[in-house]
Amino acid sequence: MRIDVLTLFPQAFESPLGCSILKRALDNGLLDVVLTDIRDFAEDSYRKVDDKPYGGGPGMVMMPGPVFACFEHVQSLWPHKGRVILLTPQGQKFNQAKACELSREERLILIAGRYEGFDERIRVGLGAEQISIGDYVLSGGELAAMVIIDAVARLLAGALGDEDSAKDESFSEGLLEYPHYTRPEVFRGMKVPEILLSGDHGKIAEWRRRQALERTREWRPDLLGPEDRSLQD
Ligand code: 6GU
Repeated sequence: MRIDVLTLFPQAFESPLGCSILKRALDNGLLDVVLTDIRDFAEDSYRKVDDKPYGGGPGMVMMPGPVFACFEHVQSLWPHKGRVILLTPQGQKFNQAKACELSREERLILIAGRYEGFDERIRVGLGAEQISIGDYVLSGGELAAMVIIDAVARLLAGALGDEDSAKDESFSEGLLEYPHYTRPEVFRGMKVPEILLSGDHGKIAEWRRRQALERTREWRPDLLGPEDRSLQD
């Protein structure tokens, strides 16, 4: 998979891409992330990329010219046209299902905005979809782009050390994850549940399923359908 990111702050991506699963996915060639600085496509000698909003109001708006020029350059670098995504709080909310969907694409082109937002002609002219990572305002789309890259990269086949570890985790079945324990068996008087030491894999699976359901009911009932929200079973 190839992910292009158009941004005014390419340096912001260096440390998240430089460690752990992302670093390994990049080193293995599972994923290629190409950062392009929108400011390199400014049309004047001041490298201006934003301007005051028509109609007045606070803040600055990203100009269409530099973003279009940057986008056209980036798109010409690879034959696959890619799925074009604007990062903005106006977008559809990102979740695990969206991460799975995006992980099946050959190419993503993520456009991170700063200032008050994008000139509307960017969204319309590029035919871009919009994604938000939650209901709060960040000072730019860069952190959102990194969240998406991380969530997508770890779903690429071979990105995780243990191939099963993406299956059981929170959200993949619409539930929070069951509790985990490792050594020691007793820590400061707190014991590992007996069932996990029993070696009975059927019973353990059943216990984990029930734990996942109970925790989801208690902590995130919004994830459950009406039938799972009620307390019998
Ligand atoms: Cl994608 N951008 C900004 N600026 N703020 C956000 C966001 C994106 N998602 C949540 N908040």
